[in-house]
Amino acid sequence: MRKPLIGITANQFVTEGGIMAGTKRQFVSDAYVRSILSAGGVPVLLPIITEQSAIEQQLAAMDGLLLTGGGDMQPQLFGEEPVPALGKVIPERDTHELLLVALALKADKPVLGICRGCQVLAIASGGTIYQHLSADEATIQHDQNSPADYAGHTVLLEPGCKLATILGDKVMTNSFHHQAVKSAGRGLTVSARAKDGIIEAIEHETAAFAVGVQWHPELMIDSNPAMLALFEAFVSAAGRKY
Ligand SMILES: [Mn+2]
Repeated sequence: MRKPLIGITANQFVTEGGIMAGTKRQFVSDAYVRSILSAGGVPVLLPIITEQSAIEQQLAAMDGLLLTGGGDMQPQLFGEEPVPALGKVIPERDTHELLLVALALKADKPVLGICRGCQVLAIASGGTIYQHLSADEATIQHDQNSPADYAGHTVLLEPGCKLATILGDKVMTNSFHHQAVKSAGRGLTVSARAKDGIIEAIEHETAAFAVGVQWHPELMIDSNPAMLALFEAFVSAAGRKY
């Protein structure tokens, strides 16, 4: 049986030392690849490109879209100037992912946004984000110093939302973010919050599957079966079309 093809968006970095110093490279973390495989999908890496027709072909070849974590989004995309604590931005990556999301939502292909990907989903739909959570806004630790799979804070889900049918009404998550969704955007609704009110998940009201989570489930699939169930729900939605 053919398995769903899941496009995983790439990140990029520039090699610092050695004879390859200055070389720009594209990559994804292995945990995303492993999570999609474990959930029954076929992972496909989607390198950052900016030519519209090529991005259209990338998306057309996929059954689902996984938006990965990474650096900050350009504040100009939601009408703001950069605050002093804004991190590094990669404009080409913003262009690539925003178009992929728009195309996926239009074609009703399943989308799972993780961390930065949750914010990409919001901004692609006209939503906004906090460029940097202040101590007033975030009263619990959202950028943990503990190991990657350590479940540091509680996430409370909205009863009856799609995500709650997968994860239940409460889940402990890891947390590695200094930004967060401020307003979800058109067609999207808030499906989970941390106990300080920070938005931890959003989902599309009518799409077959378009969900963004602020934590990193791909780093927790070995420690919490619910995190693998999230990937399975996504991959299974991507397989429903054929
Ligand atoms: Mn958090």
